[in-house]
Amino acid sequence: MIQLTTSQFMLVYNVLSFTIAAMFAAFIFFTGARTQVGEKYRPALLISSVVVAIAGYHYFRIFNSWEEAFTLNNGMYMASGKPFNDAYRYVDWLLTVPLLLIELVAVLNLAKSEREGLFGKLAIAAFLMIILGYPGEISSDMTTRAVWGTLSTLPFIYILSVLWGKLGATIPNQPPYVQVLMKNIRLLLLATWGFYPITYMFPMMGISHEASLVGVQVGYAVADVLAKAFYGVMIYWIAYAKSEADGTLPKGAH
Ligand code: RET
Repeated sequence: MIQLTTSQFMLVYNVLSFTIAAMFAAFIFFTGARTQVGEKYRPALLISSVVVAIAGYHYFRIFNSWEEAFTLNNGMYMASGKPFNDAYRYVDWLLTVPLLLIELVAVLNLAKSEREGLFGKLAIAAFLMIILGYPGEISSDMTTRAVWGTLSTLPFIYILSVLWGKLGATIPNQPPYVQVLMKNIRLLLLATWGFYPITYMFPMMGISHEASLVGVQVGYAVADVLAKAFYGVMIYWIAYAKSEADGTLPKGAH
């Protein structure tokens, strides 16, 4: 029986609340920033807005589910009997991960034929990565968790290696300032995406049920803020710098 201390419960509660605020703020920012870049790059900004809107909605639902899953009893938060719904997160990823990939492929400016083939392969791999992770996420058996986690890691490695290679290949063709941004976004991608499987492994690290429940929620929330909102800001910087280099920066952009 899960029993959280007030500070464990409140830590997740506050991190989820912060995440909702971050997603809504990011939505306003990306929506406003769209007209600050050249037309070619505007779809990338629009996708950022869509991603954080989807995430803001899901975090709202996750937050409510967290509140309902526990009741305060003698100073401890006990399971209320209503299950905490982990599916929101996975549904969110199913929608947002392909969008983040489109966004990146869009800002890379690859040839049309290359772009479509690339996106198709990445989208299938992303789908497999998320679907294969879910049975492990909801299982309390550590062997089951490890097996599904390992299966999910295969498409994950494929995605990262393709992106690393593709991004790397386009770097030398970019203006010098954009090159720095591209190198940074590549690192951000590796660091934030790497955060998800590490978070997934918390329950297998021999810590208490309570600590791993809290750790998983906090870990995914932090990773989501970085992978969606901060990543979107970096895409905006790239789009802005490329518009400047192309001479397509709208008049009056600041
Ligand atoms: C899982 C299961 C364990 C193994 C691996 C996983 C990877 C998840 C990733 C999720 C990325 C989500 C993003 C969301 C942003 O909107 C499913 C946890 C490898 C990489 C980027």
